[in-house]
Amino acid sequence: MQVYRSSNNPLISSGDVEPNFDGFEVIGVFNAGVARFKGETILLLRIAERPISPDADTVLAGVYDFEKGCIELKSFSRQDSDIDFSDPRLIKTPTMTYLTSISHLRVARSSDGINFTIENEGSIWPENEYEDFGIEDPRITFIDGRYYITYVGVSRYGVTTHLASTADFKSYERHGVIFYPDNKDVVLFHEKINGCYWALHRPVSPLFGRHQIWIAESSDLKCWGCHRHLMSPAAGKWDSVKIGAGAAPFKTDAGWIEVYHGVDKEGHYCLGAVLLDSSEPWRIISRTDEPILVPEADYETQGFFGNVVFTCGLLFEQDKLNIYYGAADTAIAYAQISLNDVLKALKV
Ligand code: MAN
Repeated sequence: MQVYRSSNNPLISSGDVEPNFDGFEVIGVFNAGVARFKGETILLLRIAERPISPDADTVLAGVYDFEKGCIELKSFSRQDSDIDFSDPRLIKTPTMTYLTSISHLRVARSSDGINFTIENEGSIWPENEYEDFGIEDPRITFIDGRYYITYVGVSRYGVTTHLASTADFKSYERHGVIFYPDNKDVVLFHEKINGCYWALHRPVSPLFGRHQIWIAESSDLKCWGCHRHLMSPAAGKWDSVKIGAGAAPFKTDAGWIEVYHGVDKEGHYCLGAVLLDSSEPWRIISRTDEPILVPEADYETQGFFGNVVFTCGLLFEQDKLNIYYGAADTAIAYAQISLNDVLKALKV
């Protein structure tokens, strides 16, 4: 597998964005949705910021209070043995899990796909009770002349997936929660198949602790049904612990290709691919035995959460996969892989 990583990597990092709130620091600019718009590349960046702790013993969480129009800070002591701080992303108390950072989405534009200008216009902010711990990981699909964005809302109710749409990346229409808790990693297919819209989604079974990819159908992109299990983690392989859809699937002569993430026993997040039948997308033709992108570069192995490559978007153009991906939950990077290489890995 020939992977070309941009020599400009990381393209955008946490130091490139100012925090929005006093007393906060930006810890990550990552997991961006991507689209082509008027000849430019648009990234919809996830910006994560966290309240700066007053001392090493204190961990703070920011939670939106929409009635007061501000962020409320919750304070936790590392000495409290009832609280689990082992995952740097989470604060797990006996009654509630909080996030150590709070995210919103922001637009960046580029004419060459490598050098981006980050804008304030067109940002998407948490705005309702399902989003009060932040919004994350947008995926963009161009359907019938409009850009549809699925993104994750985190709140005291759990992890939900929301739908928004735009024609210009300046103003957005929100269509509400489309997958209830806990469900994320939702990607939409860009055209109807057999008269229906299709989505991949990732519900979590708390009882069995399973993270699997499912596929669903819809007539209006808002109400989803006819759910079917699509794929599970593969025992003993690079994606043995968790899997979730990555970029929106793209169509090739061989079928739909979905680039998804998988987590192994060591907690490494890698990317692989699965090939789905073009007219019966619930049928898997093949799946890569090995990952197509592995965290190897310094900016992928080290950061806020190291050993992570995680994509929310790619552009498939001229038989090349132009993958924009989050590196170590800290920065955005770019890699290019040829379709031929991916098809070889899929044994097609
Ligand atoms: C989860 C999500 C992602 C994140 C990865 C790695 O799957 O929260 O946003 O990038 O974990 O931390």
